[in-house]
Amino acid sequence: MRLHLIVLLALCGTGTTAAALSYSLRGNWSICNGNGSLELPGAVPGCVHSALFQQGLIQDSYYRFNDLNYRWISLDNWTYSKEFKFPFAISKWQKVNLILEGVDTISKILFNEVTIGETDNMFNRYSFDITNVVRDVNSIELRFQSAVLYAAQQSKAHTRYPVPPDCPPLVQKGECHVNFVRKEQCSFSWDWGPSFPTQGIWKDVRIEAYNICHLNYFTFSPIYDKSAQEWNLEIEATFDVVSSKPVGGQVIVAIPKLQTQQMYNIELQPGKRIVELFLNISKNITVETWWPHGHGNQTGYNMTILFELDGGLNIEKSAKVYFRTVELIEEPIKGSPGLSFYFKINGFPIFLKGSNWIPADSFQDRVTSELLRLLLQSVVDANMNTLRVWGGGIYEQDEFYELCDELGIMVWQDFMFACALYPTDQGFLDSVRAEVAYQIKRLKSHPSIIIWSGNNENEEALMMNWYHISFTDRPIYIKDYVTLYVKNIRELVLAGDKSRPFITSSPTNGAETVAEGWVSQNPNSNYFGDVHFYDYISDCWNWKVFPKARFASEYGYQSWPSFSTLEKVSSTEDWSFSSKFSLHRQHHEGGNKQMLYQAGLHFKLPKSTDPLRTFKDTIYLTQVMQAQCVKTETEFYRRSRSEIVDQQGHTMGALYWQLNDIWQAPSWASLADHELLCPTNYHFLSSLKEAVGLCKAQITAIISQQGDIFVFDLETSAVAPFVWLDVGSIPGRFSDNGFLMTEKTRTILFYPWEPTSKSELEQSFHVTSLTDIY
Ligand code: BMA
Repeated sequence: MRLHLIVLLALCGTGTTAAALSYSLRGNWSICNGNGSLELPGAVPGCVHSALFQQGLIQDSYYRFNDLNYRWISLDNWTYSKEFKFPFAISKWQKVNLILEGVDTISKILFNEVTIGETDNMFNRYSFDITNVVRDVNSIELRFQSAVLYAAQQSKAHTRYPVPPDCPPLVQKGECHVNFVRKEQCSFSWDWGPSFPTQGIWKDVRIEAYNICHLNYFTFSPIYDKSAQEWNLEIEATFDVVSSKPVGGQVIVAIPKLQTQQMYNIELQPGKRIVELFLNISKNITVETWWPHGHGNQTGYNMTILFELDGGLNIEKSAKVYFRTVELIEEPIKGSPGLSFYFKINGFPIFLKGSNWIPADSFQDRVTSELLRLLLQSVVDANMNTLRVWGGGIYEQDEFYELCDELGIMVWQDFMFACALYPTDQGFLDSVRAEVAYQIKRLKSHPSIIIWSGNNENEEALMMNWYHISFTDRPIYIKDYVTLYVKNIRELVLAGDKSRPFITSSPTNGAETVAEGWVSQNPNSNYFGDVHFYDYISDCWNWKVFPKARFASEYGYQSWPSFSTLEKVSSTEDWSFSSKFSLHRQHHEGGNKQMLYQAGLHFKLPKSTDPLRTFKDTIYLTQVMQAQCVKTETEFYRRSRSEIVDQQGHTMGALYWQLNDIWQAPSWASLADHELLCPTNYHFLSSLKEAVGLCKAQITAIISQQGDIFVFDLETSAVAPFVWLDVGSIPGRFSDNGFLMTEKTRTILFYPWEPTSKSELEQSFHVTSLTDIY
C-alpha cells in the first residue's frame, strides 16, 4: 500500500516527533447509490459520472442524448466511503482535522459512524475537528443528497415570495431552482451547456494532525505607497494554537532578489490567531513590476517565510510575489456625458482585449493541467491579455491563476452568481459569506486578478425586469440584491482585499450604479461601466449596430463546432442541420435559425445534393459568419478607443463571449489563431453572395516537418475566401486559419499539442473554402 503521507516542514528541532502531519485521502473510494443497487470504486478527486464511466457502467456522457438518458444519476443520492488506518499513534496529536478542499455539494459527513458535519457549498473549503472520533482504523462516509432535489426543497421552503427564475428555458433541457444551491450554476444547464449536476469530492481531501500550533493560511498583498514611492507587502498568517500556553517566537521574511530580509517577534495566544506582518521594500531597490501580456514582463520574486516558534517548532513557506498596481478609472470625459471605465496597470491605461472563460468541462476531474496550459497559452498566442471568469461557472483551480500570473493574462473575476435572483435567508448568507471569505484568501495574492465583480447580469435581470416582477414587489428584490452583493459580498471584499477594485455586477454602471442606490435604471448604459451586447437580427457587417460603450465585457455570435468534433458524439442519422440531434444540442432558443439568417445576409447557403456535404458546409459557413461578425465587432470596439462620436466612445475593453466550450455543441466559443498584432484587413466590394467570378479553388498542401512544427505549403488554383484548414481530431494550432487567399501560394505553420507525424496529418488534412459551396 502506498502511504499518502507528508510530514510537514513543521519539525521539532530537538525531538524526533513531527509537530504536524498531513495524510492524504485521495485515491480509491467506494461509491454506492441511494438504494444500494449500485456499488463501484471511484477516484477522489472525482465525481459520480466519471466513476460510472470508468467502470463501464455508462457511455460517454456527452454522446448524443446522454445528458437526458443519464438524468437519473443526478437525481439519486450517492454515498462516498473509505476505510483507512491512521498512520501514527493518535495519542501523540493534540488536534486532528479532516480537510475537504471541495465537496460537490450537499452532504452529511460521518467519521467512524459519528456525524461530524455537513456541506452545502461546492465553493467552500471545509475543516472538521475529528480529534475525539479518530481511531487507529477509521471509516469515513460522505452521504450526498441530490443537489437537484435539495434545490427544489429549498425553493419550496422559501414561502414568503418566489425567487425567480424557477426553471431554465425548456430549450436548455435543464434542472430547476439552481439559485437555491451554491453549486456551479451552469451545471443545471445553460444556453451553451448540458445539465450534469454531478456529486462527488471534487478537490483534495486529507487529514491534518498537529501539536502546539498549525499554520492554516498564509496570504499576502503587495501595496504601493504612492507618496513614499515604495512597495510594501502585507502578509497575513492564520494559526490554530492548540497549546494551552502562549506560543512565542520569531518570523523571518526574505526576498533575496530584492535584498530584503526582516525579522519579527510574535506571540500567539491559544485559539485561532491571525498574524499580520508588514514588509517594506527599500526604495533604493528596483522592483520590476508585473505586466499584462504585450506590455512587459511578468517578473515575480521568490519569497520565504520562516516561523521559528517555541519548542523548536519551525514552519517554512515559500511563494512567488509579483508587484503591480491596478486602478479602475471612472472620471469625466470631455465631450461625452457620464464617466470613463478603464483600467490602469502600474499607472498606464491598458485596453483589455480578450474573452470570457467558462468551465472547461462538466466534470472537473477531466480538466487537466495540460488542457489549462494549452487553452491559456492559446489566449496569449492570439494576442489577448484578459479573461473574464464568468459568474455562472466555478472559481477556477489554483493552477489556472498561476498560469495567468505566469503568462500575463489579466483576470476579471466574477463571484459565482449568474442570470438569476437569489435568496437572502440567514443560512444561505452564512454559506455565501464563508465561500467569499475563503475565495478572497485563496486568490488575492494573484496579480493576474485585477477586479472582483459581484455577479453576472443580475442587476440587469432585476432592473430590466426579466422575470416580470410587479412594480410593487420590486423593492423586496432590490433589498435582497443589496443585502447579498453590497452588505455581504462587498463588505467582505473591502475587509479582505484592498489591492483591487470591486464592482457589484457585470454589466453595471460602476459609480453611477452606486449613486443610484446600487441598481441603475439601465445597467447597460453606453455612458458608464461595462455593457453586454447581443444582436442576432441586425447585419453584423454594419458596424453602426454596435454600442459605442465604455467597455464591452460580453458580445458574440454562435457557430457550430467542426464536423470532426461532432462526429465523436453523434451517429450518421444525426448529420443534418434539422436532425433531432442538431435541435437537441442547440440550447439557445432559435439559435440554429439565427445562424442561418445571419450567414444568409452575406453568403449563399449550402445546397449540395449530398446531405452530408450540406451539413459540413453549413457548419463551415456558421463558423465563417461567426468569425466575420466577431471580427467586425471587435475591430469596432478597438477603433472606438480613441473616438468620441455623437458624445459616445472611449471604449477601453472588448471581451468576446466566449473562449471555450464545455461540450460539443453550438455555442459562442471561438479561438482565433493569429500571430499578428493587428489583422491584415480587406474590403469586400459586395456581400460574398453577390460576388461574381469566384470559381472553384483547388487547394493543395505539401506538409513538411521542422522540429516540433509542421509546415503547410499551400497552393491554390484561384482566389479563395475563408480558407479553412482542418486536421480532424489532431489537437494543435495553425498560425492562421479562415483566411482570404489571394496569392497563389502561402505557408502556414501547425503547432501540434500532442506528438503527431507528417503521415497522420496528411491523412487527416482537409481544406475548405467558400468556393466549395458556390
Ligand atoms: C450572456 C452570458 C451567458 C450567456 C451568453 C449568451 O448572458 O452571461 O449567460 O451564455 O450571454 O447568451
